[in-house]
Amino acid sequence: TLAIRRSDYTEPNYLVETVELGFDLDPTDTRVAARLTLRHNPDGRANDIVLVGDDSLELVQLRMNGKPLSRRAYRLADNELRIPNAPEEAVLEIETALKPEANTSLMGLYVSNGNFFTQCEAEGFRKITFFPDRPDVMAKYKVMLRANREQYPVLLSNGNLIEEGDLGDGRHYALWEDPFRKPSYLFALVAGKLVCQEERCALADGREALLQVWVEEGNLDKTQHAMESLKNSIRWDEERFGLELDLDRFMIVAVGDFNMGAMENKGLNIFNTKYVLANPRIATDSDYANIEAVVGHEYFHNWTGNRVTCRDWFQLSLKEGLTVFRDQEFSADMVGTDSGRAVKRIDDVRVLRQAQFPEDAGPMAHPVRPDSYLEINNFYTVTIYEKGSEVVRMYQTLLGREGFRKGMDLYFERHDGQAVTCDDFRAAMADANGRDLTQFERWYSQAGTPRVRAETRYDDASRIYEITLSQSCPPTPGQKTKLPFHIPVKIGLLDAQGRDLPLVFEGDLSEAPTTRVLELTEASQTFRFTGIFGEPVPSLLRDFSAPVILEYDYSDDDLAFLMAHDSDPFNRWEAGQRLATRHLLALTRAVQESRPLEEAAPGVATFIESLRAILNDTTLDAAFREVALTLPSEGVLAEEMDVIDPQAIHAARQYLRRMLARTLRNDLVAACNLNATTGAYSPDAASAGKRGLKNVALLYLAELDDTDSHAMTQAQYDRADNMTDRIAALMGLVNSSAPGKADALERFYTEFEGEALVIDKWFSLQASARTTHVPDVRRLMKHEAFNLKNPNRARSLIFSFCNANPARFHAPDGSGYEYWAEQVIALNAINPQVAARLARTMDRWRKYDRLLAQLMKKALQRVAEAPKLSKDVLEVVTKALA
Ligand code: B3K
Ligand code: ZN
Repeated sequence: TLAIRRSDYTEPNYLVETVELGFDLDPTDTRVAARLTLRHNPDGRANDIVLVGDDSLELVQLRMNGKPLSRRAYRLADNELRIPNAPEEAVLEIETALKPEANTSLMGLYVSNGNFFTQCEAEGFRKITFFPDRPDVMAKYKVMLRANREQYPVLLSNGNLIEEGDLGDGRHYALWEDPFRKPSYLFALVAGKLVCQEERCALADGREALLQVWVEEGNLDKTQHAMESLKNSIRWDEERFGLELDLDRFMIVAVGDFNMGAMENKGLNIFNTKYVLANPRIATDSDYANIEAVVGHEYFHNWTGNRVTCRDWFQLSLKEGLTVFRDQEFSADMVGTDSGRAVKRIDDVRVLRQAQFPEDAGPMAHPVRPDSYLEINNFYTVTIYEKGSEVVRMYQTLLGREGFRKGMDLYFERHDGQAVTCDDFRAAMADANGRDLTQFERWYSQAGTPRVRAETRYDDASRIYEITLSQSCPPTPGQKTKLPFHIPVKIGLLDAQGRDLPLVFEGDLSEAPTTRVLELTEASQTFRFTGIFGEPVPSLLRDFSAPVILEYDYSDDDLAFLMAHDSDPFNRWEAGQRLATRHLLALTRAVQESRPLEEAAPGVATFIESLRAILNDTTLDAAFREVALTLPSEGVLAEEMDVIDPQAIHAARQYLRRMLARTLRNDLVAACNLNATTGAYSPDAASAGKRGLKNVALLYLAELDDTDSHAMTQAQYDRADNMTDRIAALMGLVNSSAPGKADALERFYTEFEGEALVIDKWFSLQASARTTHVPDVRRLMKHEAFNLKNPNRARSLIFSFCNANPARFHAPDGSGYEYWAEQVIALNAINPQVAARLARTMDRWRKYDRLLAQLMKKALQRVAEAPKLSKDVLEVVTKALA
């Protein structure tokens, strides 16, 4: 298999002006009649029409300009249909036959619970018809859907409904037209037995739009939050970016079998049920927040992705990084308060560190704009999405909110209706602000997480404080050496009372803000501040102003001081995380060397006192106190070690959790009582924050595993009137030796048997429990409710165990790895995309100690040698083994 390279990009030979699609929908034999009008592209090279079609397609008929094409007039090989020497203008009529029911890849047209759905991004349209299936070919679509009326009463596609009617014979039709040109990856159809909640929504320009949320019957009581989120998204994009909904109708459809979160098809967003369905009985606070974020994300794509799309798939972050940035800002604005914004920022950075930093340091490391790929679906990564969003955020940090908005305006002014590149976006930002952003390009071309090292020097005599920042970036696959990045480093200086000092640059007395963005562009640079009376404590990389690892030799006292005083809430949290990491790594070493843990981390008692102060500080939001009390995850700690020892990390972290619970016991009990929410459940940030703090406290207490904590947890489980409290209590019980735990698990199952999303939680909670070992997971796979073909279910059990239960997954006998290999191989035959995601679990195998690494390598080799490996899995395992 050959890699696709960014440098090989050429313009399409032909452009498609219009697409008419006629579907005769049938689960075992669907017919698609496509009529394409094509025109030779003046910038294209040959007069060959090049269409792509998947192996699964059966070509029934092919006509050009009204006449059937003879078998000699075209070539069909290797998924390519080529018509050489075609006329300047051509009308192609293509009939294909499909078997949607047999399509377990969930790409192209497939069946889920008896209904039809499509997923075309990135390259699923080629499973529907032969087409120049690339994002720089944008056309206008008209879609005729025909199906049995009783089985498929609802027929949906992109854009506006033009006509519907009866066909006799129990069949009916609907004709849809999308007024906007779009790439094929944004095509969608849905057909089946669905019902909707709908509302009319007034738009800023006075128009009205029809909003619909489509679900299976029986789920209509779970659509309200998605609808509210959609309305909020529409309003937010109008206000923040002046971007309006451009259609008269906007639909969201929920489907239970879906490879990822959701898909931004023009006017017809298709969502994983997980990101639509919610009510207090089945959804947690974080489910509510995720639904808001994903509804926002897909809606925002309508401008950043659909109106302006990507020239080629290497530019994926152009739409994804930008749209993640927009959804993060949207969620932050929805919370409203400053500290609420900070908690959202902290959550986002946690994801980045937990998932993206390891990716950037592993065998799949790639730049935000990759140079090559084997399978594009493997590049819907945390680097493209989350690091991509950080890159967009840095524009805003460098240019200011207004400057960023100017750049966005210019971007749309220049490129509306076009398929463009990351360079075009950067040029719009630069030109709208008269800035040179040439060096900023390196964020797109160089992989790896940069390290920024800070050194400070205070001179008593001259009252000058000096900060020297030096940057470096480790090598990544194919990129040995790196050039300096353009890094915005936001800083503040705290005086002895913890107040922010005015920051006056040497030789520039014109301004004295208390937070400044230092622009680091060289390998090393020194910044001097004058008028500093007494050595300050620096608050570096405020608000996490760049996706880097910041190193500075803070003393424990400095960190405790920042924890107590920093006006930047992000760094206040960060100081606590640095301290926790320090102690946890010391404890981990002690575990490894079988030294007594009591003496291993001398500062830990002081650290716990700092946490006590935060826990009891009611001037702080509950949500902030919750994140401050949460220790760095085992995954984040693993990245801090040269050689990862999952058992030792787990033991150390558990030790600290128990110690914290013992020391703060009364405060934790008080926090549980003080933050009990009363009245009807509401997912708003303040209530969710209270529940979050209460449940963090409860789960610390549960670590004590004594009769008191059992009783408390059991009581919360029995009394819970919402899923957040219920699942937290169940987690406490399952991870303890509470007598009621088996009973609670069973009751939970019986109570929620009919709610697929809750049964996912039930599997996932057990998969990540400390008491769950490989044989337990194998036993759960035999449960009647387990189904490998359903991605949510597979993720809830298999992925949760392999990725969220490191101490058990990395069993010293390698049984977890054998299990992993079996599942990757089984999934490969069903759904390559899901299989390849699971395959990524082994990315960091070289970082584990020799015995584990050998066993991991063996498991990887076993997968690599399996027959009929998809490109998806092949790419992941060969890169891991390379
Ligand atoms: N654009 C889709 C992702 C498609 C993934 C294809 N493997 C969802 C999103 O980012 O909004
Ligand atoms: Zn997206």
